[in-house]
Amino acid sequence: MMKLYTAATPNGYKASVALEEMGFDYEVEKIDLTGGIQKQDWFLEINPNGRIPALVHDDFPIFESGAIMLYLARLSGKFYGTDTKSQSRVEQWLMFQMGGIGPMMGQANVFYRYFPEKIQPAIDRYQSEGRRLFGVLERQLSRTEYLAGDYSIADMANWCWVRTHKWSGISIDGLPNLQRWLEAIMTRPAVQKGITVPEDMRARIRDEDEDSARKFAEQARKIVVTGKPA
Ligand SMILES: N[C@@H](CCC(=O)N[C@@H](CS)C(=O)NCC(=O)O)C(=O)O
Repeated sequence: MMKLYTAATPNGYKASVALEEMGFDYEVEKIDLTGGIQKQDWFLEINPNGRIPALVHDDFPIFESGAIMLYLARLSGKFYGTDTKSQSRVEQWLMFQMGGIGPMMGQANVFYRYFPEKIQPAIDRYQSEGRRLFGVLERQLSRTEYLAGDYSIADMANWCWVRTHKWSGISIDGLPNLQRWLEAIMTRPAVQKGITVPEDMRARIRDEDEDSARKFAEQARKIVVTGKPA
């Protein structure tokens, strides 16, 4: 039995897209991040970091979205290469997302969206670093169809973040291969399903709906600054 604890965010979608792509049966429990459920003791037993996603397989808990993807890939034998070198290529681009794209876009979101005081040097730093990392993806994707050659968990991980580039205020103009890759992955039925678990992020925050975006930003700011529910 597999149970995914998640919310409508890029890191959450990494897990649900992987589960869908690999065809696993799983239950979902939606975690209300603004209610601070992820900081409760029972949840910290599953994810000591107090964040989503987390997966429990039988009695075995797994935290960190990249580790969840690797666990599922090993279990299914899918989207992870078949030998040490092909697996290393997948891991390199997965780590690139975990150590670069995710943290930089995440901080761009914090300073660009959630802080009304608009600390411009911080916004500039995280947006320009995000754009630089997009350039790294572009260069790789001008040589290969997918990041590690064949479509893999590395594509799923990076895609779940890069597709939200507008929310981070980072342009993908002038990056034709990145745009081609974004569109190609969006056509995959399992991906389309995965990004509706536990709900479609766009249903919660619509760029054109300023009021709900502002309310979400206020709640997110509170949790980012204090670590406590809004
Ligand atoms: N490195 C972690 C990051 C997880 C993470 O930052 N999750 C966010 C949502 S995308 C979260 O749970 N935020 C709520 C909080 O910080 O309390 C992973 O990849 O799983």
